[in-house]
Amino acid sequence: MTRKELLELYDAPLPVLQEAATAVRRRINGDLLWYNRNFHIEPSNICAHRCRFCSYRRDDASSPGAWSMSLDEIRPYCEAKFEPGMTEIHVVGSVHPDKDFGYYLGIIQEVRAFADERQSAERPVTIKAYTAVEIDDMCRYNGISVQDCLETLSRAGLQTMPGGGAEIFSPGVREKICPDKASGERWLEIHRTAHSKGIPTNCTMLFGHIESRTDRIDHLLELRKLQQETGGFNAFIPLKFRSAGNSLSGLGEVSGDEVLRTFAISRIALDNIPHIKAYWPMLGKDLAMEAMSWGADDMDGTINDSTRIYSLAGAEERNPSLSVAELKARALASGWKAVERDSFYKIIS
Ligand code: V47
Repeated sequence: MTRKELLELYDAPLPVLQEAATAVRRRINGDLLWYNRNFHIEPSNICAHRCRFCSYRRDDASSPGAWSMSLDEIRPYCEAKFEPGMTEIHVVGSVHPDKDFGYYLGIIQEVRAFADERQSAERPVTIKAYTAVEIDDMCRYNGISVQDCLETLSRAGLQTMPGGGAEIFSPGVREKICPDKASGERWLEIHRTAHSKGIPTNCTMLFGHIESRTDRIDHLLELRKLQQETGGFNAFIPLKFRSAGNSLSGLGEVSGDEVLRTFAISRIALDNIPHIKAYWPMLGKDLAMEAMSWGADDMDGTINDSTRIYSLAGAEERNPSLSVAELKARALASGWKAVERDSFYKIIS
C-alpha cells in the first residue's frame, strides 16, 4: 500500500482495521502465538546519550540508581537468571562513556562460555546482543569499521541483534528526542551490514510521543524497503512510549486504541517481515495479548525478571516474569496455539 493509503487506513473504523490486520496475520502465522524462554542482561545504565524518552539512563556511577557490571559479574548474573531449557540470552544496555570495545567483546565471550556449558543439543542457547546504536558507538569510540566490529562480535558468539535504537527515523523528530546518537540512516546501514554478514536482526519503532502518524508510516516504509533488499529482519516490535520518569513525561501516553491501530497498520505495511512482536514487559500482559488480535503473533519470552528499562518508565510489570504455564493458558483462552520457538523462529515445542 502507498503512504497515502496507509494513512487513510489508520483512520478506518476499528473493526475494519482489525479484520484487515488479522487477515495478514493469519496468512503469515495462522493461529500460532510464538514465544521463547529467555532472560536479559543489562550490563549498565550509565550512558553517554541523553535520549529524552529514557527513564533508565544515569550520568555516572555516583548518580542514584546507577549500575555497571564488571566482566567478572557477568557469569554470576547468568547463573542467577538462567533456567534449564532457556534458549536465548538478550544483551542490551547503555553506551557507557568509559568502556571500550574489549568490554563489550568480553561480555559476549563470558556469556558464550556460560551458554556453551549449559545448552543441550535440543536447546542451544542463542546470544542476541547490542543495538545498532551500541554498535555505532563501539565503532566510533574505538576507530573500527562496522564490518570488523560485527565480524569480531560474531566470531565471539553474537548470533542475532535486537531492534532497539530505531526510535523514529524522521530527522526532525530525532533531533528533538535523541539528537546525540546514531541517525536513522546509520541505524539502517548497520542493520544492512549485519544482514549481509548473515546476522538476522529485529527492528523497532518508538511511538506515541511527539511523532505524527505520517512519521510512523514513513518509518515503516523505510523498514519495508530494507527488508525487500536484504530479507534479514525476523520481527518488528512497535514500542509504545511509556512516560514515567523521563523528560517527556508531560506528554502522557497514547490510548489502547491507538496502540492497537498502530499494531494493525504495522502488520499490514510490513507484510514482508514475518513476525510482529507485542513486547509484554512494555505493553503489559493484557494489552500484549489483545495485540495478538490486531496483527501481532509473538509475545517475546519468559524474561525471568531481568529487565528494568520498562518498569523504570512506568510499565505495569514491576518485576517482569511470565511462566510458560501462564502464557499457554492466556493463549488458549484467546484461541491461539502457543508454540515455543528459538531465536530464529524454528519451532521447539
Ligand atoms: O530503543 C526506551 C525503547 C528500546 C522507553 O529486538 C522505550 O527482540 C518506551 O529495542 N518507553 C530498547 N520505550 C528495547 C528494545 C527491545 C526490547 C525487547 C525486545 C527487543 C528485540 C528489542 O526501548 C529503545 C527505545 O526505543 N525505550 N525508553 C520508554 N520510556
